Amino acid sequence: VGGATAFETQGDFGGEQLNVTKISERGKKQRKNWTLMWSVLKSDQLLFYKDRQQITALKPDGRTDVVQLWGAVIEWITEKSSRKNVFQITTNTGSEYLIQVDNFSTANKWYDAIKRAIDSSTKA
Ligand code: I3P
Repeated sequence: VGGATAFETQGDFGGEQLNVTKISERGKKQRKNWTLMWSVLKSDQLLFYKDRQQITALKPDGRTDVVQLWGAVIEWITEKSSRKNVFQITTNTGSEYLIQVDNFSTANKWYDAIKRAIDSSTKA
């Protein structure tokens, strides 16, 4: 992860902002609403924070979205958005998130890191 705010410690990865929209919750379609979220990848969770300060807080607040990666599926998609560099995470409970960054190498780095986390947490 590039940039002054990025970090990669103890297996956590992130500290960058990604555009995120949840398009389905437990199989129920949601209104698309792209939001710039501070994003942190843990070994088996992807966390989205509205406020940067919350990243270092001991407990996530109610505005933090936690994506469980065990059994999730990640794929690049082109048909669900007019934006470039969009990938989708589908959780094992049927929630669907679209994630997007204009810079391809940043998007690709997140895709690869999330894919690795999914693969290792699903195997474990
Ligand atoms: C949506 C908004 C989204 C757009 C979406 C629109 O309109 O413009 O940015 O998604 O397209 O419906 P609104 O703000 O009125 O809800 P993309 O940026 O991903 O294209 P969609 O309906 O084709 O998904």
